[in-house]
Amino acid sequence: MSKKTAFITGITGQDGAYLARFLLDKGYRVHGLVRWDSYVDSAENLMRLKSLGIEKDDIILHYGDLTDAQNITSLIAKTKPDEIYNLAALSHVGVSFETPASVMDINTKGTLAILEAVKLLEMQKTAKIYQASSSEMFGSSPPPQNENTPFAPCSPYGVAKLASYWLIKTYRSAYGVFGVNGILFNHESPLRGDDFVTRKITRGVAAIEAGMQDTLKLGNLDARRDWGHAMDYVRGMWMMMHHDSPDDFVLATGQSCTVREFVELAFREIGITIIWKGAGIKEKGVDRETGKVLVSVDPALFRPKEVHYLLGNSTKAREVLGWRPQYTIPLVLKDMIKTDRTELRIEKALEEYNEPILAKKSPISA
Ligand code: F7E
Repeated sequence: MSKKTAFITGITGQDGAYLARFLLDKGYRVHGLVRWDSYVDSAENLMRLKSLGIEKDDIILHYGDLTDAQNITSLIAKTKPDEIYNLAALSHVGVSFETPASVMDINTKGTLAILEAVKLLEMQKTAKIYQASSSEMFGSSPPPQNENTPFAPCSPYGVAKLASYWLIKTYRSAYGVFGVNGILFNHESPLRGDDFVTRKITRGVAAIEAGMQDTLKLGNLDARRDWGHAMDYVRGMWMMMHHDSPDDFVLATGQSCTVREFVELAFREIGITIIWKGAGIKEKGVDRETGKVLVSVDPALFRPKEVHYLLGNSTKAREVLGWRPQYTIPLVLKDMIKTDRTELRIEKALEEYNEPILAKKSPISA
């Protein structure tokens, strides 16, 4: 049997890296789209792939940009994928308020470029498309949210993702494209960027333990999210693509907690009990034993509009696809903090090792 071919946009991100690993293990030939910049060949850009044991020769990377429809069309024509996973996006909801136009370009027009390419190349029968839709599309709709919940996005990111969601459904019904929307609730891992709140917290806690940071500054502590593990979610993406007919599925753990509770759980991992004092922007997270302030609120991190409560109901994916998440919030957190503690211990040891060398060097540079 010939190898299946997958084309992943966003291959260097958290989900892209886990999906590439998953597909390589299944024997796929994996192509990935990477935007050119001076980091393309650097260890930094391929860091996530490398951490999962994927070397440059294991996959085929192509320079490109989702906003360049001609480039996308020619790459799809050249690589002839059986499966296209559109994971590339400007994915930070807070930043989307600062850069709404590029969010629409990347997160919406990029999806359109892929759909149009498949249509123009008459690949509807051979190339399936997975679209990374998001629970942010539910926005202010009350929980629990499932495939039938009305959408009410609260950010340019949510609006752009919703437009893509509808493009997939439209091309599915109008042109027979096999396009699926995976409506994924928050999913984290040790590969998560540290601009996202879970990683910021686990890394911050590990840095405080290592004596490399004094406090953790956060925005809205009351936001409630359904946090799962990215590894469970990429498996779900593949399962959607292998269902008989294209459809839309929610992936979620069905459990949620607030940012404040996530902070408490994270500090508990290093043996610290946090108690909360004050309210609003004056609220502080204090070490019960020492009285030291370890968490404070920074209003600069508040968003112009907030999604308060996301809690997914993934019954459809569980019943139709047989998908089950293996990780719940405490297990995701443990996986992340274990990695952060190890990395920061190494970083600290290296710093201490380098200090005498730098000290010796300083008279020369003076
Ligand atoms: O924020 C609050 C923040 O940036 C979670 C993306 O993958 O999931 C993610 O979007 C909550 C929000 O993720 C800080 O206000 C408090 O309420 O980790 P986040 P997100 O916005 O939920 C969805 C499903 C996606 O599709 C997105 O691509 O935490 N929060 N303090 C903070 N958030 C951040 N980033 N930093 C803080 O200091």
